[in-house]
Amino acid sequence: MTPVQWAWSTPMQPGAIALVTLHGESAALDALLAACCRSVPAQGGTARCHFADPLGTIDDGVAVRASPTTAMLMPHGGVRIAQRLQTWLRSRGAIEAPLPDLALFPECDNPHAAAAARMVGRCASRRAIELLRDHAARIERSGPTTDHDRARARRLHVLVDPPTVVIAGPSNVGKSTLTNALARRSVSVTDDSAGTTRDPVPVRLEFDGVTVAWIDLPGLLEEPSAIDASAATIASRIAANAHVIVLATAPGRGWPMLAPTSTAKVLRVLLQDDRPDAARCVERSGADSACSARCATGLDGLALAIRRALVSDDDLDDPRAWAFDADQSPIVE
Ligand SMILES: Nc1nc2c(ncn2[C@@H]2O[C@H](COP(=O)(O)OP(=O)(O)OP(=O)(O)O)[C@@H](O)[C@H]2O)c(=O)[nH]1
Ligand SMILES: [Mg+2]
Repeated sequence: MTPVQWAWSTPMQPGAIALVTLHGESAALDALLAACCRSVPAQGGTARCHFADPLGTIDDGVAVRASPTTAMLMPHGGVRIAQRLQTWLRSRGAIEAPLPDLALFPECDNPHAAAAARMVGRCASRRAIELLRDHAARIERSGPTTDHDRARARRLHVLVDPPTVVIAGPSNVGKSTLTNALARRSVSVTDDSAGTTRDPVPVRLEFDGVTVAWIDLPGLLEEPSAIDASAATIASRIAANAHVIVLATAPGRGWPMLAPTSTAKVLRVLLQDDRPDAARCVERSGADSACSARCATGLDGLALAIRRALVSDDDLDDPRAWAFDADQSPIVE
C-alpha cells in the first residue's frame, strides 16, 4: 500500500483549530483514520477522533472525509499539539509532502481557487482573505503577470509571515503601557521608574487586519550602566532589522536620535496625549500619530498608521490578482 501523504493547511502558529489534509489510496486512508477515529467516516461524513502518543493524550478533534482519497483532521491549534501530531502521523507511516492544491481543497472547482485556498492557510493576516476570496476571477481579468504585479507581490508578503514592528524610545515614556493597551492584557511590566523593561518583550498583535510580531524594547537611558548599554545594543540590532520602528516619546522628552537603517520605516508617535501639556508640546509637530494608552484614545489612528506603513491602501485595493507561486512566494522570474 502506498503511504498516505499529508500536509498542514493552516500556519504553524497558535490558533483555535488546525487543519491537516491527508491524501492517499482509500484503503491506506481508512487504516490511518481507524487509528484515531471511533468509526471511519464515509465520504462526506465526519467522525470524532482521539490522538494519543506514548506520552498520553495529544488532543481530541474531528475528522472529515472529503472524498475516498482525501480527509481532513482538525485538532485544536496549539503549536505543541501540532508538533506531537506531526510525530504521530510519522509513526503511522504517513509522509509529509506538498499536496496538489486540488487534493488539499477538493471543494474548489479550479486550480486557481485551490491555490488561493492554500494561500489563505499560509497567511497570518486577515487582510489576505479579501485579496484571495475572488482570486480565480481576478486572474482571469488580470491577464499575464506584469512587473507591477511582481513588485506588489513582494510588498504583500507582509500578509504571509508576520512582519516585525518594534516600539523604541526614551525610557519611561509609556512604551510598555501602550503595548499592554494594544494587546488588551498585561504582557509587559510597567512602572513609574525609568529602565523597567530590561529585555525585549515580544507579543503578536493585529493592526487593521495585519498581524505583526510586535516587540516592546528597553528604553534608551540617559546614563546607562554597562548592562543597560549592552541591552541597548541588542535592542538597536533588533530595531535595525524590523519592518517598522514605532519611535515613541512623551511631552517634554524630545525625539531620540535613531541610527539610520536601510529597511525599517520609522513612525513617530507621541504618547501620553491625555496630559495637559501634550497639546502644545514641541514633540507634537514632529509626530506622525499621537495617542494615550491610559485613556485608550488615538489607538485606532495608530493602528491605521502602522498598517499603512506595512502595506499601502493602493496595494490592498488593487483589483489585479496577487502574483504568488506554488510555494506561496511572490512570483520572481
Ligand atoms: N498620563 C499618562 N501616563 C502614562 C501613559 N502611559 C504610561 N504612562 C505612565 O508612564 C510611566 C512609564 O510607563 P511604562 O509603560 O513603564 O514606560 P516605558 O516607556 O515602557 O519605560 P521603560 O521600560 O523604562 O523604557 C508610568 O508611570 C505610566 O503610568 C499615558 O497614556 N498617559
Ligand atoms: Mg517598558
